[in-house]
Amino acid sequence: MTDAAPQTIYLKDYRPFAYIVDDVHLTFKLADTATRVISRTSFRPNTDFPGEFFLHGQDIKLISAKVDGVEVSPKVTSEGLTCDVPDKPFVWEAEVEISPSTNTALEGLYMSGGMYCTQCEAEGFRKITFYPDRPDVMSVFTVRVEGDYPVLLSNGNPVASGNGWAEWHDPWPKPAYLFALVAGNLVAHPSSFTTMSGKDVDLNIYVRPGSDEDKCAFGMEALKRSMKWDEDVYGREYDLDIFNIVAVDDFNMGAMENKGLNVFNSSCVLASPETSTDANFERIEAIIAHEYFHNWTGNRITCRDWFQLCLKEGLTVFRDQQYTGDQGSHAVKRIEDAITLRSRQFREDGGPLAHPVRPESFIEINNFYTITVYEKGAEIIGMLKRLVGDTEYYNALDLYFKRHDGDAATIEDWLQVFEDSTGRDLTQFKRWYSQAGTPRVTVTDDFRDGSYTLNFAQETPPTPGQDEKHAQVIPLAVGLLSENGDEVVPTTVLEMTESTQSFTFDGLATKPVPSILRDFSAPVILQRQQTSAERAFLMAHDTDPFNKWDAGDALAMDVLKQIVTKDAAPDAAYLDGVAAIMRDDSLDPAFRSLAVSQPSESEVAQALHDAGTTPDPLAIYHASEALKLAVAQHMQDILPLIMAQYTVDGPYSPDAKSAGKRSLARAALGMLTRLDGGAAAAKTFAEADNMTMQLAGLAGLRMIGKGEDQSQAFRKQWRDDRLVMDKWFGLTVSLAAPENAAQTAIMMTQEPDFDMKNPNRFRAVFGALAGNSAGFHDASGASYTLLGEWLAKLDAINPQTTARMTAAFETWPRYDADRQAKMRAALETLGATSGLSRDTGEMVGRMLG
Ligand code: 0A1
Ligand code: ZN
Repeated sequence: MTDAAPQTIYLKDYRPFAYIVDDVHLTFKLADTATRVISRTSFRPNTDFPGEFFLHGQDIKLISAKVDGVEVSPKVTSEGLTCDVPDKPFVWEAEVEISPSTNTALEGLYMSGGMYCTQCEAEGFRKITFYPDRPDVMSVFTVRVEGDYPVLLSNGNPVASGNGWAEWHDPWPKPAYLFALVAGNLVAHPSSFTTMSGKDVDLNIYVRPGSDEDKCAFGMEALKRSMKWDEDVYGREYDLDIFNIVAVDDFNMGAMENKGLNVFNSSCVLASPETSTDANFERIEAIIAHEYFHNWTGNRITCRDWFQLCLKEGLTVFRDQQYTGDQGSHAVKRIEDAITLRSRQFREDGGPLAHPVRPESFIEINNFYTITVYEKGAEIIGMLKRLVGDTEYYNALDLYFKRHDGDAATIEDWLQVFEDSTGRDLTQFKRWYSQAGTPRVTVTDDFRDGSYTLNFAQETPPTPGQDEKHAQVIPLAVGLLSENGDEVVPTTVLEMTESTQSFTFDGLATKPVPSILRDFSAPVILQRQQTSAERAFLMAHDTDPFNKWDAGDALAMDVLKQIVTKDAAPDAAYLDGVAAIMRDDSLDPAFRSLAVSQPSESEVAQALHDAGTTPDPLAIYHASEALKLAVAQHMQDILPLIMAQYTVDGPYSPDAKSAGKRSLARAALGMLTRLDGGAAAAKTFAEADNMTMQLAGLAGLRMIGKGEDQSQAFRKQWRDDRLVMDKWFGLTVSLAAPENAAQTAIMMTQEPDFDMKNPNRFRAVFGALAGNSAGFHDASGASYTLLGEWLAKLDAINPQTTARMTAAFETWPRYDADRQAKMRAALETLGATSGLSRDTGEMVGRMLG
């Protein structure tokens, strides 16, 4: 926190640092409130870019500083220091003092559950010592850790250790944001991996002793699968003798890719059948892969500045999505990713927080670790791959690794590699990085004399600071089906580059049914007048699994809108369509469970808003409940059968096939619970031998307003397991009836094990409140006020998590005048909090406009 007026940083102002760092030696003398950090850094002037010697530094006490062994008195401000230095290579030495145990912001060096750990991305290293804390300054680190702990870790390879000390050396030059240190009473779950060139690598997952040791096996196997996959698919080998992962309870994000020493939020690495759901297992595997893949896309090639964040994040998310698809089903993974993008990224892109995948300015970079940078960033890579083809894509990646290994690179570098490798001009494609907002693609068609024409028009609505939009390159994967469902034209990628553009298919006997945007080939909103009969036809016959699912999703959305706006009865075409899919044993169970799920209430609100209707969250909630009941009634005969058929016998396994079966059984259970008063859910809860089914039983009961006893039993059973207790907190709030949501959240904050300093616990309660759409938007405004008040309290403790959670208010422009006023009032009160952090201040300012 700083009193100075927050400064906006601009991409256009980028300038290299005036000095080059050759190496840095750090010694840590660990102590809870008074850790000493001694640094010795070799600098030399960057003759191409001369300038001031400025080192970042925040919340640290300078004890002494020397230049070439001579004591100096630098000028220290709240942001760093400047000092007179010679015009030749020199050695900078400094000793500083920091207080890890009072560091509740969880940036820099802090304590969690008695252990020391670090989080330096994006700008946390400046809270550890004075240093050029910018990603384009890369250096070789040698670290000595002194402290009375059995485990003392840092990046790179271990060099030497003794009683109470250890030394580490990382031979790969890296920016400070990849620095890490961990110390504590930890135990290792060890293993090893032999790389493709035959090098043996020691692997460890470190946890606190107690109940976590038996939750490491899955993560370890996932790590090995990731290492092998990156060799097989991208030809990337690991490059140190050791790879360590540490599980930490207090962590702002999911995990962090520090070189050779990944630090994980314990919720993203620890897993066991009894305590973790299928969704947890899938997420853990994806995050382990993601962090591991960063070793090449992020660490060996890093970002020149933080505006280039999508360079590492978009590509690494794309790679982890490919990996997850390879472990199970590509179709199911694509649908899941599209759901995430359409429900959350489209919301961001359509509201006051919209920003380009590569932003051009920021006040606090931590506010730009967004779904747009990550997920839309990954979609851009996917479009590039679709446009150039698989072979050209992997050739370009080979060139990228060859040309930029060891660099701090830019989006321009990345696109240049593709231009050089494929000969394509990517000037227009580059707009995906600079233009915010989701393009709307409108389609009409025309059939004459055997020729079928698709006419497309694209338009992107204005976003904050960007009124004018230009046509983007949109890959539209299209297939054509005959009336009887045969595919007459297989998937073809049409490359749209103009504002309006037509594509013609000749030689067709009859008018085909088009299947457009197959595999969700671009992150756009497709707008098309379609009858429910046509949607039902595609739902039954489309050979592209994404579009088969999407036709049902669009039909469900139409039905929900009709119920909300016209109080209409659910369309039979939809009910018959989902029942047919539910009954179709030839389809993948995981796909079937996705096909019978409905758009979220938040998505319905967005769709109504887009269509010019002010959404009423309570009406949407009731419509959604009504449709779920109608679907359940429509297929009540098969629900018990499906539950029986897809109950997985034998010991629990989290593999995609078993998880898929359970997801279908859970979908059937959810429906049955609406009909049988909770009998099947109570039985499932009582008999479950794994968390997936235990939680499904409990959620079913809570959803129909029952299950108080089971909830208490669950709580008692799991009171010592913090990760399971997070689930209990979250479930209780997310399934509270709309009118009780705020009160339920208040009750949760009064529980003895509610700890607002722990981001997982805070998010469990208040993330669930924001996600309980009708409850959050209850007309009283109680949830808005409550969340605003708690965010104001949290801001003094942890600005980063606070700022992220303010995004719950980003949808305010969608709603009626009364809700708008109440949401804005909550934001204004939060914004007026004295001493508000720069993080939260920026978010509130952007939302209020
Ligand atoms: N780079 C990490 C995520 C991460 C980002 C920021 C953090 O603190 C501000 C922490 C972690 C990843 O993509 O996994
Ligand atoms: Zn990442």
